[in-house]
Amino acid sequence: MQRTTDKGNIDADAIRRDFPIFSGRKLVYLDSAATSQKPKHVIEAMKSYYERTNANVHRGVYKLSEEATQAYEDAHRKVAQFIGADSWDQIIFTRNATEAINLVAYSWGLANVRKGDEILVTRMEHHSNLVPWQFVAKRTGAKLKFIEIDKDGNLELDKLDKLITNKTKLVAVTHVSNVLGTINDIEKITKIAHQKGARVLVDAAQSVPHMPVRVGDADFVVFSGHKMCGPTGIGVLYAKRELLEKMEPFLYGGDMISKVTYEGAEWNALPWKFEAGTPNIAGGVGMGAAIDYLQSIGMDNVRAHEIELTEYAIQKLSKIKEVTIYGNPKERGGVVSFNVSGVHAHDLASVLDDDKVCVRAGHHCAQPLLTKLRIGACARASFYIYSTREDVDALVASIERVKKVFGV
Ligand code: C6P
Repeated sequence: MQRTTDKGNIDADAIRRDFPIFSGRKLVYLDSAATSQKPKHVIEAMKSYYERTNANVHRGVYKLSEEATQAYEDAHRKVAQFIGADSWDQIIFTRNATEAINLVAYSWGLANVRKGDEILVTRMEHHSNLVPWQFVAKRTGAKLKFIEIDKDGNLELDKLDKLITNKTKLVAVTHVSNVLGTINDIEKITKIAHQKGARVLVDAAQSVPHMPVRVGDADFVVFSGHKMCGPTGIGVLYAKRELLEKMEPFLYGGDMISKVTYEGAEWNALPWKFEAGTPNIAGGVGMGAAIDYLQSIGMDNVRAHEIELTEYAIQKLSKIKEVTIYGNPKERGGVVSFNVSGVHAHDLASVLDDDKVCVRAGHHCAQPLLTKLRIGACARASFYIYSTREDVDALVASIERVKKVFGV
């Protein structure tokens, strides 16, 4: 089916028809940064897996188990190809981006960070890329330092050279802020970090689903399947081979071993060393189908569509004088956070919900950032391949109704 127009633009109306959730009802879904909707291709791939291929992986010598194993391994291959990883065995399936960061924190962080070392994060991190590093810093006696943001929500990278010292062991940075939408210059950060001998972890939870992303020279890259048309319960850790080979496992048990005696055990080859127990096989199959689906559209087209819609939304929202938009970054993902003066974000979101407009409201799991912005909460509209200008118009119309309801 054609999902782009003759000019190469995304045909969001055609794409919407791939998503059963939109069928036969009004649904203005503007919360794709929290989780994306799922196309029938993904739902059917998982259904078909359970109906036709289900067996445990790496255990049976019978054909069905071999087929399940193949499907699960193929999913790793698709992910590797999608993000430009050298090899599929550098792709570790986790539950989500959060678990992938915790894997790095426990397996690499606790073994490599020492008292007096430094871990550098940014002021715009999601809790998932902040709290694990607070934990590692506390446990090891290392110092947590921050890359500041300017008034527009850009990272202050001109000071990075000084901020990263020879004590810095890790720079953990989000590729795209889930609140401000800022797209950070990962290449520049990675280059400076490596010059100083620090490792780089990229939280790509808000970038891999929305734009072409290559792992490049980053040491660790994490993201979640559920934000990119895939199922919940499957996430990805990519890491450089030399790191994965040196790291101790995160979880211990079945499938992650090559040999076990009563006294001890040896570890399995990559990536299984880090995938203990029966994995989320159907989730892997769904993730593979999600990648096929996104590639059928083309990630450049996904990005172009979101740029267009985000600009349209900002232009429309800026015309409402009671609306404050947070962040004006040089480059922005498909995320617009805002408040309507005199209305709490939760009240705003519940009135929008009456109009079937779904936005997230609250601190967006980035509470320190919101505190820095001197707000307790805000609303956030976020876009994806199935989002349309009509969705933005519905949001704007509903905000006008909010103003009437609250008399602002
Ligand atoms: N942000 C949002 O509404 P998980 O929950 O592990 O799949 O993803 C965590 C995560 C990590 N980093 C960034 C930048 C994120 O945006 C998220 C998830 C969602 O903004 C849910 S809290």
